[in-house]
Amino acid sequence: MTNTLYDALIAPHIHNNNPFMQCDDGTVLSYADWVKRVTQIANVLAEAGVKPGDRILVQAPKFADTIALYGAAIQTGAVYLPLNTAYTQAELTYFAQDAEPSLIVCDTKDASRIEGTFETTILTLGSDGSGSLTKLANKAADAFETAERGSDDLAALLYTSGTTGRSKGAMLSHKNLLSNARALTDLWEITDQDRLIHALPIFHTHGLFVAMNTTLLAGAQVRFMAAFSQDAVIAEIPKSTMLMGVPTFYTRLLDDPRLTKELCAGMRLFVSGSAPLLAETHTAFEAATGHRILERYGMTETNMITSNPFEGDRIAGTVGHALPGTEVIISDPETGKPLPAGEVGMIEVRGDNVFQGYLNMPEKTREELRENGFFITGDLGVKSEDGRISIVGRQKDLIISGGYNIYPKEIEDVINDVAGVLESAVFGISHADFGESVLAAVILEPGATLDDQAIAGQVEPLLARFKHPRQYIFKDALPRNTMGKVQKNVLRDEYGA
Ligand code: MCA
Ligand code: AMP
Repeated sequence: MTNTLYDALIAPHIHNNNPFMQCDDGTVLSYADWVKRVTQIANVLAEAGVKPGDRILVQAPKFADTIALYGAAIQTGAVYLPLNTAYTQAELTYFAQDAEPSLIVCDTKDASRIEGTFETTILTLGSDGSGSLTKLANKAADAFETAERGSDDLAALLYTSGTTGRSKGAMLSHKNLLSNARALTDLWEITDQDRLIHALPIFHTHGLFVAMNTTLLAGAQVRFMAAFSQDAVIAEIPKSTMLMGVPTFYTRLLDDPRLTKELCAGMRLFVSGSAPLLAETHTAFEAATGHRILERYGMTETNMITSNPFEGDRIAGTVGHALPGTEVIISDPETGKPLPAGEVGMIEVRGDNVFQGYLNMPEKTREELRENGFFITGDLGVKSEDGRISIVGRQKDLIISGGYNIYPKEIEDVINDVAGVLESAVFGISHADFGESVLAAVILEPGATLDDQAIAGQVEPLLARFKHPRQYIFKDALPRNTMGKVQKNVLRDEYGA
């Protein structure tokens, strides 16, 4: 029986008594204990009717059992669909309707709200040990016949927002995830001697696949934190070898006088991604710690695409070379023709890392994934003679705040639905902590008398907190170019300061 991800990430640890995960309460779970827990949860999923190919929607807190649930989804052959815990009921409803999961796993505290809304089977997980899934798993058998899954079968469905305002479910196969985990583990020389500080959320590519799949592949240890905490990360650095984070982690750590060369002497690697790392952060971090942060670049649809080298120069402001097995070209955004080194164009990527398409959106898939296998990222970049990629901008209208992607169109649609609003333009301005912060310019209908609180009161219940505009600016008209397109750069220049 073959199951591509199970065979590579989980099966090798059945008899591995080395420590795998140290949690916030100090408990240490061995690899063998974790595999047993995976198997118990796999039995619960199967008992709940989950079959190979079924989708499991998970909006659950970050703790050890949630990673075991991910493993159990792999073992049962299901497709794992994790969601940001900040998503509101309205957002969750969209994902559930689009993905049609056969099972929803939610936080115990959300059970009554979610059970009243969906007819799907619901199980609950509580980080305090409560929850129906936890209780059933405690009693379940620790033997399970692993479902057959080939490398092209789907393993995960991750939603990424779109320029149209509707989130798109990126379908990721076993091969997509495993090939990328292998490339990163090799390149970053991750081994069973490593101990990773894991402070990222586990509902995105960075915290789930980049961090956990490489850890499992290498048999490394992980210090598993429920969330980023500056004090906890500082305390763990002397006991660890690696940290993976978004730039906000690094700017926050840099503000801390405890971050010194001595503190970081035992660290091997600091990785940054998900948002641009400022060159000044890179330089300041090296001055404070003696470590050059390794910046890499990726997307939900493609996993990781490029990385600065582990051995060799890590250059601030560049995201490095295409990963082994991954091709990156810079193309003319109009014609799609490849451009020579030094010219700015669209970053396109091809390889085993590239997803299988968007669920229920064949047209969107055709627009972004070429027949020749290249995926059009929407990021603008330039390649140097020696193949290093630098990202210079984005063709897509996107704000990245603290590593979370926010698509203005989604927020504009919600604001425009407020009675009395004629139109709006949502844009990002730079923010010292989060990199970018969300503002909304609003045009009211003639005679309307809405203020910012009235708009926020209607918008906020529908959108996760990190998407909320931090300010509403009332204007008479939006700046537009001769084609009628809103000039967000003009708004950014006007309000950026
Ligand atoms: C929290 N808040 C935010 C964000 N996070 N607002 C905007 N943007 C955010 N990212 C809100 C909180 O709800 C809170 O609201 C207020 O801001 C202050 O929260 P604070 O306690 O300071 O924040 P935090 O809880 O410490 O979180 C900041 C964080 C977190 C640690 C940077 O956002 C985070 O873990 N980000 C990582 C995201 C990530 O994993 N991205 C990878 C995507 P209130 O005002 O109500 O108090 S995968 C990806 O992008 C690709 C594939 C890739 O290449 O990796
Ligand atoms: P997501 O939608 O979460 O998959 O985010 C992917 C986007 O994050 C990419 O298309 C880039 O715009 C951005 N991104 C990821 N890593 C980096 C990086 N190192 N530098 C700049 N942007 C990045």
